[in-house]
Amino acid sequence: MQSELRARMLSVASRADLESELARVGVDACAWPIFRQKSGVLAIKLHGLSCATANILKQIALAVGADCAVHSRVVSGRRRRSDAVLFATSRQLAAIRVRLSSQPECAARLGPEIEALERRWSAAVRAIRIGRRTIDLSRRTHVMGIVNVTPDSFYDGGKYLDPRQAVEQALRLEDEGADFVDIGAESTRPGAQGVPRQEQLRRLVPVLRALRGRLGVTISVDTTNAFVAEVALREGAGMINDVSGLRGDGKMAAVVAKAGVPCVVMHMKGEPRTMQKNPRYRDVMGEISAALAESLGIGEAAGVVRSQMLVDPGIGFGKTVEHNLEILRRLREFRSLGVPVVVGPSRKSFIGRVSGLGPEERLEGTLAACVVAARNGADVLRVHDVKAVRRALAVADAVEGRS
Ligand code: HH2
Repeated sequence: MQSELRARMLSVASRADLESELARVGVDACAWPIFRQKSGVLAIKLHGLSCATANILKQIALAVGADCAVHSRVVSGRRRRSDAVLFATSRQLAAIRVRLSSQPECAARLGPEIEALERRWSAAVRAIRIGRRTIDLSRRTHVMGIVNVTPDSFYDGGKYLDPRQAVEQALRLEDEGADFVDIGAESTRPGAQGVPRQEQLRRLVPVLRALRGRLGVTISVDTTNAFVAEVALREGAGMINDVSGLRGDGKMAAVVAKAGVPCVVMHMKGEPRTMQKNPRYRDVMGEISAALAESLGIGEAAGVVRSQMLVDPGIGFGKTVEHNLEILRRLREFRSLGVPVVVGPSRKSFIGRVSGLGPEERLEGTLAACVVAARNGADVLRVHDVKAVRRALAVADAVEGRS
């Protein structure tokens, strides 16, 4: 006879699951916040600490039952600077912050930094404003449908060059459940050459005009050119998607700020013509995070409201297959930036490399990547196949308790 199961591990990373276990045990609801702090150890990377600060942090962490990984030479003082990974529950972090505040200046400064990071990380409401509407991105994963009015995009190139076909496709994507429709007039596939702004507008404007008053969802325009963005916003676009992260055109941030629209700032290493020639990083997640923080800074300096920007790590833009897989696996880390996270895995070549299939055969791979991305914290998925992705996400969000 099997003996009675008297002990088992719980996997209660989600707040709802933890709370229902506490309720089942009969814990008073007043005490739930205390137990919420105990679940889930956070791993916080801190860059460039002085040797003294790293030592102080490690001692304080150990004193409160947490831990801190530092360079092996820190303890003997044989290293001037060290990065650190602090492992702590949020309850331990609160205790660490109190103890840091009575330390010398460098160490004391860490407390407020950690507190600000925690606030950005756990921001419960993730919303963007479009005109008078507020779009709450936190209740389910949102979908941005793609329409490329180009002859050469890697998947839909040539399909929507005729404005009538582009308009039909945008309306179809809305019907299928797109929350945004992203229209691009310049392919950014590896090796692509730039398209002059007049040509981009020749492709875009008839489509924007025909969609005015017909499309209920927001049109985003995928461009790195400030003049194209300015005209597109006048012609009915309500959002800009800049794959250069506000770096391609010095005037872009000012155009976005003046219009008061949301803007996706994406990370790209290099430029489309050359970006896939042996891309290298020392720390892919660290470097992308730093570059995205810089893009947010460029936007803020020009007057763009931080909460109106969304970050995108740029799958396939100067990344190897391994980089793309790591980005999707660790996507949640970009939440440290405190703004919504967009990601665009749709039919891209890393799916081809994993599955051995061409762009036409990459739907299932795209669905898998989208579900993993949603699970790992994506707020918006930029995709070609809206209907299929929305169906997959409805189930993924329900399992995650997000819908
Ligand atoms: N990917 C592409 C284009 N724009 N924008 C964001 N924010 N994120 C992305 O991942 C992204 C993007 C490339 O895909 P696609 O538009 O389908 O192809 P092409 O550049 O060949 O037109």
